[in-house]
Amino acid sequence: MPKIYINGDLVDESAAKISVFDHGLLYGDGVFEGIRFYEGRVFRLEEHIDRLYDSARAIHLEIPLDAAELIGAVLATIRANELQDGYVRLLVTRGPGSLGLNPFLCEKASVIIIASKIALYAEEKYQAGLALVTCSTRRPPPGALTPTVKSLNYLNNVMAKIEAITAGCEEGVMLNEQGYVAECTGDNIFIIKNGEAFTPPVSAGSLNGITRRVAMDLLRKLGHPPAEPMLTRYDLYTADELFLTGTAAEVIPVVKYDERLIGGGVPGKITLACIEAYHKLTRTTGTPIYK
Ligand code: PXG
Repeated sequence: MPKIYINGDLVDESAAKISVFDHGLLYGDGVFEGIRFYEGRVFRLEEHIDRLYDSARAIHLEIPLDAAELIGAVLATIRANELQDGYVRLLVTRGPGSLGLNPFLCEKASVIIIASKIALYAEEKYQAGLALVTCSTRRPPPGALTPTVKSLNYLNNVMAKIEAITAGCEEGVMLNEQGYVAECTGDNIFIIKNGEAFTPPVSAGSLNGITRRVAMDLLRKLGHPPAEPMLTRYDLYTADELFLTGTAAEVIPVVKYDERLIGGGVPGKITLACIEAYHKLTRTTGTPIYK
């Protein structure tokens, strides 16, 4: 039986329960991280933990553990499930409160850690590539809750994902209020044009993806230092290569966008080099789980 971490205890999945008064459930009031581990090592753990604390600070939420304790809890949860490869979902909710919005009436934030497996896209898609469509649901403007906060409010993304799936695509491109490309529903976007790499700036309305940062480093090492201009759908339609990055998706090629073939319908060379370099990095670096 899988073991789930809830507020300091590791309990059986069937006993892992939170209050119906938890504001994470009532209002989507909380923050989260999705973290991968490979061959007994957690990939980019500190960066995920840093981003979680930043998300929490932005929504005025106090995480009841310090970073070292939280890292210890993540590792202990993976160990309790005896996993070598998998995915961690780390959530901090506002905690149980009243039926009103007021978060200051919630006593203490709840920390939940699930260590499990994830396979977002079929294995053959990493060779064949994905198809994307533009979603009509926009990324919220920075004056609303900024998409930089990895919050439990994912309904914009869920609405867009519904559009993508009902259009027969695996992922959807989300634009910002001005119509510039921001990101996909759960992944960041990169394009290659004439050997040059581009990705939308975080200020376009995207999450500051950790895989995005890794891909930018890898592109630099591969001799294609990425620029971060505002991008339009035109830039994507006319790209030589297109790929997505995300913790769960890793680096995955896109070969069709709004029914236009990208790169003649096959993944490009730079994309494939990035996938290989990413694969190698995930298998050779990271925080050891079992000392
Ligand atoms: N953009 C958004 C909106 C995300 O939610 C990423 C980009 C990639 O960020 P990282 O740091 O992982 O490189 C994410 C993360 C899913 C799913 O089921 C995706 C995420 C989180 C939880 C579930 O597709 N994405």
